[in-house]
Amino acid sequence: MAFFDVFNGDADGICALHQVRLHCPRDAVLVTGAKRAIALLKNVEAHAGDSVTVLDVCVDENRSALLALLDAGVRVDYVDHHASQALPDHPLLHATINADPAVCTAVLVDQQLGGRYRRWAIVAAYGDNLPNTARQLAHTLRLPTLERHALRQLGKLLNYNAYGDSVDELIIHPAELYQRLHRHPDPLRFISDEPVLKTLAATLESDLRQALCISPEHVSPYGSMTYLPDAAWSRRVSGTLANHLARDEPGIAHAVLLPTSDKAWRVSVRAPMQSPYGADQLCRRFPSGGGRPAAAGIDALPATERSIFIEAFRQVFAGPRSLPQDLPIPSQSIRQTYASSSIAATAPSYEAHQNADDREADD
Ligand SMILES: [Mn+2]
Repeated sequence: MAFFDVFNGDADGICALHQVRLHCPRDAVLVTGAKRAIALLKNVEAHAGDSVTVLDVCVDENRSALLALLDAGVRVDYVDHHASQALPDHPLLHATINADPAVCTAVLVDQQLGGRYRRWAIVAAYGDNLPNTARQLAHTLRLPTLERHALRQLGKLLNYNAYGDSVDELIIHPAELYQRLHRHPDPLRFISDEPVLKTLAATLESDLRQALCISPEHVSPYGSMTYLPDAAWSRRVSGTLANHLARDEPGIAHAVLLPTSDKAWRVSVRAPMQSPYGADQLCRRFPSGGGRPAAAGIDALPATERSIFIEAFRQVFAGPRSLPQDLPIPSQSIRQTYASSSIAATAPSYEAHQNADDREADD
């Protein structure tokens, strides 16, 4: 009988599996990938009587492989927080799917295990860009602020490692990162003992420095547009760069465009921080766009539609802007936090749709 652990290669997937295997140690074949590589179950070669644990990858992208495994007599334990169509009704499937926007997979595992390894759920919640959830969990443990900030930084760095088109572009393979992390029941010991975290922090900083050497094109009174080159570091840093530009020039909107392999652009948009709305409205005009009012993205803008995007950007962000009545004005404390947060605390998250969303929050 063989075991397989299938997990998203980001902070949430890694911390979810870590808790599961601290609770129930087991030698298993690890199946994972970069953050966007979510159709993972098709890579599992399991047979009748084998057992597969799946964490933090959407059921919809794995449905046919899931059905094939179940029909072959494989038991599947599935925990995830991405919205999906109805689950297959099968006696070998044991699934917890909860798309509540306040939870991530590691938090669902934390609930199942009665909070036994909660600090890892806090790391994951920060990595998955759920600072309120992370703070609430930290409160239940009465965590000192400094310790909570260390867990936040760890979550952001684990998450940053997962950005890239393939595992070859990542600083460390997520399976290797998980194995190093899994030696440590205590996240603070992992932070103090694991040298790869310093490498990750240094990479984030040097990626951002490199990106900031590129001058934006289409600079106008209402916005900037930055074209990143087709390079691994660009793919790691694009969302982080957008957040940095938004803080640096809060009066205007920012777009960061990254060429993809199929003659399209991956676009990150940030509304002006001083009137933080319109980004989602802009991105949803395109089929693969989504996000929040302040921060949104387009997964694949066809190269032929770039001028349409530039015009839409102008329409949304040019001219006098005042906050619509029904939108809350961000509090002073949020603005101050934006201004004071560190570089490494700004890795983006694509969690809401696992593909299209591009948003940022911090605390
Ligand atoms: Mn997640």
